[in-house]
Amino acid sequence: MPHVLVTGAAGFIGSHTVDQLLAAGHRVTAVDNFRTGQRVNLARALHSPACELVEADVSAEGVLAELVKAGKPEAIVHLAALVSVPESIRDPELNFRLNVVATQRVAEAARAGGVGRVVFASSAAVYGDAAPLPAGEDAPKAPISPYGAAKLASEALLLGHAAAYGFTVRCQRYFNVFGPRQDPGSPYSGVISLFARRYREGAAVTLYGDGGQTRDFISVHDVARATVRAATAPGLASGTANICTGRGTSLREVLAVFQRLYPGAPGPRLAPPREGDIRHSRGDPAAAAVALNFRAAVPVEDGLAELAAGE
Ligand code: UD2
Repeated sequence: MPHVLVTGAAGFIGSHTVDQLLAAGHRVTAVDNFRTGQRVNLARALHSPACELVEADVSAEGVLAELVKAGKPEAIVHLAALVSVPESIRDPELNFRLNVVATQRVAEAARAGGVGRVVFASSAAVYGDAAPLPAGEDAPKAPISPYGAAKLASEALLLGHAAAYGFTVRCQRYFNVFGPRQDPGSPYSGVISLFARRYREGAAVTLYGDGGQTRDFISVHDVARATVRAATAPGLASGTANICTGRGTSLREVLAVFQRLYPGAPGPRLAPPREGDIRHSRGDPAAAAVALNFRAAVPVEDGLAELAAGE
């Protein structure tokens, strides 16, 4: 049974990735320090005898290398991160440790442990706010936050190690991921997680700006599938791919779907556009189609309906 070690396993994307790995018959070592990950996200996974949970901080020296030496996974899926852009701006040193140093630990653990493949959770944030639409992987990279910079630096670290030491790295630039288990805990949480909670509570959402802004919203089920494929499909070469739908959805469209799902809900509270907001963001999904044979399959409407129905 192939063995995959997942960092950030109790997080939003991590826990869905673990679920899909187990469903596909893989053995999983699920690593998390529970800084932002939640045990409850792994409730289902931990019923499986094929899933082992390890509480550990992967940015600490030697921790991951030891785990890899002991468990000999075929692949590492590195999803552990400081995930909040605003938090990276408030605390750039913490961002460096959790988003860059931790990646170096992964590269070193892969090298020392002879791991064949590493999958890395990168982000559309590497493009900044000036990418052409749709953003292709070769678009200029101009991060505008410590978070985006750390993701870009991490891609380079891993790809350089892969070339030098002969393992495979797949960098996955996730766009606006949404779905069950996304934490709506801060005003800067993903907009769909915030909207879903407000609608569920019967409270009004806040709409910043005119609602004409668009994002490439992709379901976490698609993202987990792309991640599993990058970790386990035979014969992949190192490379970088956007994980996106290629389609822009406006906030007005998102709100219209929620209004249909919650017919009695109050309308949105209108607020001025959020400072630093990007008007449009959309990725080119072609490289993932070629390299991973991956195409997003969940329409945004279906993903929102899933949220309204509960998990
Ligand atoms: C990403 C980051 C955000 C910030 C931004 C910088 C995430 C989840 N968000 O935001 O932290 O760094 O990039 O460009 O990584 N919106 C509302 N009402 C709400 C919340 C959001 O109208 O209650 C709008 C928001 O103003 C934006 C759109 O929804 O126009 C999407 O917001 P988001 O934070 O989900 O995603 P994004 O890509 O703008």
